[in-house]
Amino acid sequence: MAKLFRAVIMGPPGSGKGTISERIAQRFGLTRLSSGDFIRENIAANTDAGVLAKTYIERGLLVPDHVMTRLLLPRLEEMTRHSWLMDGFPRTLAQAEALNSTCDLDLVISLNIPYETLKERLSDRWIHPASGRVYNMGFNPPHVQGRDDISGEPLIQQDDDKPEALVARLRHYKDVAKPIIDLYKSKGILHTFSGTETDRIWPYINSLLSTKIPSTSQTDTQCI
Ligand code: G5P
Repeated sequence: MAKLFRAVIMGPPGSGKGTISERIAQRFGLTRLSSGDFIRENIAANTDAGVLAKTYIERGLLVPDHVMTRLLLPRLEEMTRHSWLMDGFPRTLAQAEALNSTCDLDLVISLNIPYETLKERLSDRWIHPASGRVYNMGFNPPHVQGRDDISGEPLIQQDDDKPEALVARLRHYKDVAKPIIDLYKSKGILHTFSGTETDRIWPYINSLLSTKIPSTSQTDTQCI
């Protein structure tokens, strides 16, 4: 029976977690789970957790650990037969410990991107709220300015990409990420990639994963 593969991708806001994890999911057939998408789904559905989370995101703050674990751990429990890649969780040491108590990770990717690059990217990012499609006015602009390529509907800038929330998000990341990075380094599963362009980082991630991911991955496992 092939072993399943569980990985996490970490990095500050705008570091390319979403872009790279989409590529990994497509290339290696992993299920991509995104904490940000879970939160946005809950906000859109007006759940209690979503209403609470919105008040933090609007201020550029992390959503409290108990809300995040309540949202995400049950989702992971449904994934015992799948290999997955988690984008954006854990974000705090408490979340890393909660994840650790439910599952063994095989690999952690940490993106190390200069601050000025992050600011530039995020202030240029627009999304199509109904589908979650993401555009960047420089890197991957829509065919028609301000409009989604598929539906033609208007694009919006997310509350947490607006300048006031952005500064707080970037400042906070560094403080909370350090103990998690130290934890995964001590476990020998951390791989850090540095650079200013996703397209230049991607080949290194691709070759690392080519050596790590088992060819088949849809069987039972000991996770949870
Ligand atoms: P999210 O949704 O997880 P963030 O803030 O971690 O959001 P974000 O902003 O989505 O991360 P990313 O996924 O790292 O960024 O990067 P991306 O979306 O792929 O790329 C950013 C932009 O740059 C895009 O427009 C992309 O096209 C462009 N880009 C990529 N590569 C390049 C390049 O090489 N060049 C150029 N020019 N552009 C490029 O979480 C949202 C909020 O939810 C809460 C937090 O409040 C968070 O802020 N949250 C949690 N709170 C507590 N605990 C958790 N675990 C939480 N998870 C989410």
